[in-house]
Amino acid sequence: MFRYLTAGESHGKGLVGVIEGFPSNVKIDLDKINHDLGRRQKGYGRGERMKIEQDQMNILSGIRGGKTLGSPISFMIENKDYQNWEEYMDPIEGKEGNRKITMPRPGHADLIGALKYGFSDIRNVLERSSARETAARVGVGSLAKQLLDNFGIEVFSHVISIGGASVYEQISDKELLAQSDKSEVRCCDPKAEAAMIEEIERAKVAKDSLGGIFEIRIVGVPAGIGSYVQWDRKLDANLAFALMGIQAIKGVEIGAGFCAGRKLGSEIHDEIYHDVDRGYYRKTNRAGGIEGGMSNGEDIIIRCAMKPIPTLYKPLKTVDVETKEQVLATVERSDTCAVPAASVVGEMVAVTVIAQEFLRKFGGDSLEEIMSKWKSY
Ligand code: EPS
Repeated sequence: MFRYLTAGESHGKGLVGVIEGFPSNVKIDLDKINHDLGRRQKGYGRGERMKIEQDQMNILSGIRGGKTLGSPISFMIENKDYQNWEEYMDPIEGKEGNRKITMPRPGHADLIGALKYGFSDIRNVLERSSARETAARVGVGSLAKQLLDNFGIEVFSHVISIGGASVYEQISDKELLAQSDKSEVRCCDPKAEAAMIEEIERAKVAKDSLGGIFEIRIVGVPAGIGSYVQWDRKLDANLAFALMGIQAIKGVEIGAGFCAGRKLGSEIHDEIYHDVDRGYYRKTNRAGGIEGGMSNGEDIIIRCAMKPIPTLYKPLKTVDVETKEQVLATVERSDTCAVPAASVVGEMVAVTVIAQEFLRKFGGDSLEEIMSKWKSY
């Protein structure tokens, strides 16, 4: 089991990640990490900031000669935009200047964050609450993914709806799921993709923003990850916790999710079969690969709903925290739609939880030790 923390402000020097407890002797490919960081930056509907940044991981510790050491891994992802913000964001000399914000955006951390931490400048809140922070979580997830590669575990994500445009069919084919990387909205269905792009265009013209739903599928997870014996060891609980921790995520569903609440038991539960070659298996997967808080060997299927970004170019009503006057919210440069990017973040956050729980079951100090436990399972 490893734990991790992230640090960093959106326009500060960079984002930092620290991982403690990652096993030794895991081969790390930096190009793969930078590729994942790049995947998060893409997506139709993103704003101007992504033209400035080319996220790259600068590994500071815990890895030597392309292999993990078992010691804490730390890394930094530089904010190129810092050059334009040094005057305001320098840790010692930074000033509020004309970047001071006093008009909180409804739906953002702005108002309550400023009240809670005692700030007159809301920038102090938005700098950390910004989804820029997710770059660090993608960094952590990419390392977790490389660990799980050794055990044949793969993760995919794709967007299933943006605004009113949706994919109707369940996609389970790995080759097809991998196609989402080629789509500007990370959608594998060309018809839905065109409709999604249209929705984003419409929102952009209307100076509005747009949310959506993405799906994560994790393939190859052995049965028995997580546990039923205690609430905080349930795999679904830990996935929901971590995924709800992503900025703007308002709902998490496993398998049939909310739909299960409207069905009969006979319509929902996946009947059990056995075959000498396959062992136990199911013909359906409405449980989304998790029963009793444990993986059951089927694909893990999770959906997350993302609300529209709170920064609107046609701002909503708010109150100036200095004057208490009714005003319009601050317009901070933003994205019209970040659902495709969020699907990559979701993928990485979910795979991090799987890696943590995988290690809770098969854990050891080195990859070899984990491998021998896994093989004998
Ligand atoms: C964000 C505002 C925008 C986004 C940002 C999240 O940044 P800026 O204010 O610098 O234009 O692009 O997302 C990222 C920078 C990122 O890397 O995802 C916000 O307010 O949350």
